[in-house]
Amino acid sequence: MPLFSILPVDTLPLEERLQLVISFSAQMLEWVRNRGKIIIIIHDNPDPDCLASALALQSLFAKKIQEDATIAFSGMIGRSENLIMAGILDIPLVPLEIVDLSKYGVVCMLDTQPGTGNNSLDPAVPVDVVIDHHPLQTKSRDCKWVDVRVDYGVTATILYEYLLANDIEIDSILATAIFYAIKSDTQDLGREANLPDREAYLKLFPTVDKQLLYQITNPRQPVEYFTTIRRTLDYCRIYGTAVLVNMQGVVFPELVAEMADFLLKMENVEAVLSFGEYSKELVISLRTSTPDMNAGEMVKRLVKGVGVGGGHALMAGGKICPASLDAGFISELEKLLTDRFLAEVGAENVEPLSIKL
Ligand SMILES: [Mn+2]
Repeated sequence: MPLFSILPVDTLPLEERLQLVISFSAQMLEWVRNRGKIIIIIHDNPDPDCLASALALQSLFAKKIQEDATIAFSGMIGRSENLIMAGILDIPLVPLEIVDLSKYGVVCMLDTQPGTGNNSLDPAVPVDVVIDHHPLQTKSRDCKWVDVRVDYGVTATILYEYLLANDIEIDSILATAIFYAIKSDTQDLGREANLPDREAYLKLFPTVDKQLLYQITNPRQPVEYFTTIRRTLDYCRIYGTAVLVNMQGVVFPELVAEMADFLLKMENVEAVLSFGEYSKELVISLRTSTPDMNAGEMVKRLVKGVGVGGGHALMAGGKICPASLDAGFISELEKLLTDRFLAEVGAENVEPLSIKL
């Protein structure tokens, strides 16, 4: 049964949180020990949060119970910041598709849960350990060790507490990874961050390798990145306080979320929906400027019956795997998303504006 999903973490002092983590992680580690090879599965198209979380859990297993763990993912890493992060922090990753899961005795899942649709683990494979900050999924209740804390800005902050609770030394690589996860996902603590994230961010900062952090946050971008910005500006439509962009084909999936963040910078805008086609999928991203719009719930309504989605109050995502790749069918789906979004924001009858030179 889930241990942390109901805790009021924002009000619980660090010492009390750590006590809970100490007892939970001791039992979990004891269970994992000598059970066979460990695999850590992160979500598709990994982001800094799941990469840092995986590195932290791998380090916990190595230092505390002397067990190696394989980190596996699906999809791709296209965003330059994430590619550089995985490369210079030397985060070892294996494609899930080539992993023989029957060889593993322990299956862990980070920053995603069974049944969410954003990881590629065969649903028939039981998951033993789930650590995440997204809303608890029904299927997670069947897992042996579940630590789901929705009040945390990032899963990496939860893993940071595992390291603290177990007296694991956090070297500059690990510190940089966790720090960047908090920094990028919460936009330097401004978005969806709570007390535990602020504590972790401040405590890790002195140990962060500032040169590596600079390299991650200021990567060179491929020309396609700039093409994408131009297309986003060309294709976006402004419906009063809501913005919608159908990016059509994108060169890598994370661009859809990045452009939603970009458009949310527009004055007076309260909600942005972006979607684009990548590798036979329609990738969807939703951003809101106020928590009461609840992006996570809204995106579920947008994809209802046609796809999967979920997320937090201010940021959410989803995807549709179309039954047919016929252009007419795709544009019907895009129209459905558009109509539903405009109904959500009450802009069905608003004449859209575009950005003109
Ligand atoms: Mn996350």
